[in-house]
Amino acid sequence: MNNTQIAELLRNVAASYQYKDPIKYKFQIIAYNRAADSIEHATSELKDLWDDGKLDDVPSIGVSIAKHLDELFRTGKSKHFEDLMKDIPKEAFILMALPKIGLKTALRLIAQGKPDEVKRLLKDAEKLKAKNKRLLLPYAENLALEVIEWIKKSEYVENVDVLGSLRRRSATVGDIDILAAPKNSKTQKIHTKGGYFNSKLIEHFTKYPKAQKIIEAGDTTASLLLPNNVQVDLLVMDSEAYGNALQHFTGSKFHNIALREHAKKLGYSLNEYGVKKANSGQRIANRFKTEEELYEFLGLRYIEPELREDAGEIESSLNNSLPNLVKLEDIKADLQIHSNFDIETSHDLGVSTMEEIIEKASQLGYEYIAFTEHNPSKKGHTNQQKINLIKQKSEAIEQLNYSRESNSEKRIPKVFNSLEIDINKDGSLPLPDKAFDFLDFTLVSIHGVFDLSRFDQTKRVINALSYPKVKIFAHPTARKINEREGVELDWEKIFDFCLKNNKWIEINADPMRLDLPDTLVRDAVKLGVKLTLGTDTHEVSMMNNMKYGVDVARRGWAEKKNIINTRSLKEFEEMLQ
Ligand code: DGT
Ligand code: CA
Ligand code: CA
Ligand code: ZN
Repeated sequence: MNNTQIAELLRNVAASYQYKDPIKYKFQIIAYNRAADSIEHATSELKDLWDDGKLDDVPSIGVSIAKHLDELFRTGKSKHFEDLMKDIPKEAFILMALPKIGLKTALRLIAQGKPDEVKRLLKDAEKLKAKNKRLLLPYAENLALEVIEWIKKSEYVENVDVLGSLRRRSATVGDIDILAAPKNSKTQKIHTKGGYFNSKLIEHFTKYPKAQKIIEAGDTTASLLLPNNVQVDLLVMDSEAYGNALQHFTGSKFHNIALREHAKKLGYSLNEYGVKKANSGQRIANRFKTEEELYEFLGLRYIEPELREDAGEIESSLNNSLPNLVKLEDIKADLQIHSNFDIETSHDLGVSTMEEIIEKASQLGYEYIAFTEHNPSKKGHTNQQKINLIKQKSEAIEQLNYSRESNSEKRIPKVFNSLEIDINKDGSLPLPDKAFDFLDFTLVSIHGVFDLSRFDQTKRVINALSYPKVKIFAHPTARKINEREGVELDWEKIFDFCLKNNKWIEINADPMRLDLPDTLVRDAVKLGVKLTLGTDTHEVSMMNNMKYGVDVARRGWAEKKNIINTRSLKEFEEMLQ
């Protein structure tokens, strides 16, 4: 079984628990789904890790799941999984691939639907599953880093870089592209009719231990197939024209077209090997070791890879108005974190303690953080109970901040009491006014009713943002990459409202969200709408995802000034007034 199949199996197990009793098996459901996510994004085959006794290395596989997986690898099946799923027809699990169909609905369709209709749905589901999904950025990044580590082991390599969408830090990556310069190219370069033959380096690359297949291996290029059908392309280029190749294969395609247009105006033509005077019959091209030199030769300020999407970057480079992009080091806070402090929330609680999170925030050098658990669930709580729960949390946070003030040696971040509040269908919030008194500020998000009309959805959001204590519209499109499209919103109206009422929009750094998406970030930045970064952490290590949020911000041309949580604690506190 490969990782994709195992992940699917674990998701089916979670669905079976959900079907049996969502309350009783709450923790199993979360654990199995988390393990599935984690396995799907592991860079090694689980079976190989199991062979090496390293199943523990995969985050989110607990003792109990590990035990069942062990049985699965040893005997080809797990009794526990089989018992759990034995009364459920296989087709039901297949139908779950369709949007909005859970196990319950799938079983009802099978029991009550017309056979023809079920057959058609099954076909659709299979098709959807077969559709090649693009890789999430961190997964592609980790795979690439491992390949690069391998390439660097060769004594024939001088330099290696990633190329393509990965270097541009796109939210998703189709395939991985890598550039390498050979060391002592004179000694290992063999001239052939076609060009150079960098056999030693290409040969080393093709021996990558995790490769499942060599798709192609030639004089200067090779492609491998990695687990999960991921392709990695290597290009070998002499150091003399390394900058040309780096620029060309970083793309994007559209940036390159625009760059060639610009070069043409100057009378040059360019490709991956160099820049030439056009129509001059010039034989020797201008070759550049670095991209900086290449852009400079074309009369341009250096353009960061994140900006290379043909979105006005060449013009900005020419008139010296490129943004000074925000950096990870500029971030002084994480503004969406779910701790395990139990306020009987409407959605999943975090698994890490407040103390663990504060410790991590301190390691990351943050000055402040916000605990943003979901609101207490609507069902089963009176208003007074909700108020009591929020009050309890605020007292716990007061304690933490108190011990921070009395501990002057260590730099401990200040904690804000916040919440991520569900927006009701009508735009009201499921929290009594009095509860807001205990909160410093709050986030609001769409967690259901995704299919309202643009008009109604916009009205709903603006209504929610109108509450005085609400500052941040979190994961605003509510998209889930490869799973769910974003909701319909009138962004002009939302941005305008935020500007006029000093509300902020989140860039959610969870790699499966990356929401607000980069193109909308660009619009927000143009208008001067302020943004916040939050990791939506549910487990302390997720706080490391901040860099992916910064990637999105950079792709949206955001500078430090556009991001609220680049402000110092003092400035932030003033902004909350
Ligand atoms: P991806 O892989 O779909 O996430 O996107 P990219 O941008 O990595 O595209 P890829 O892998 O097809 O090609 C890498 C870069 O090579 C691309 O950004 C621009 C550059 N490039 C050079 N020549 C061509 C060409 O003929 N077609 C395309 N599509 N790209 C080219
Ligand atoms: Ca690519
Ligand atoms: Ca490629
Ligand atoms: Zn949320």
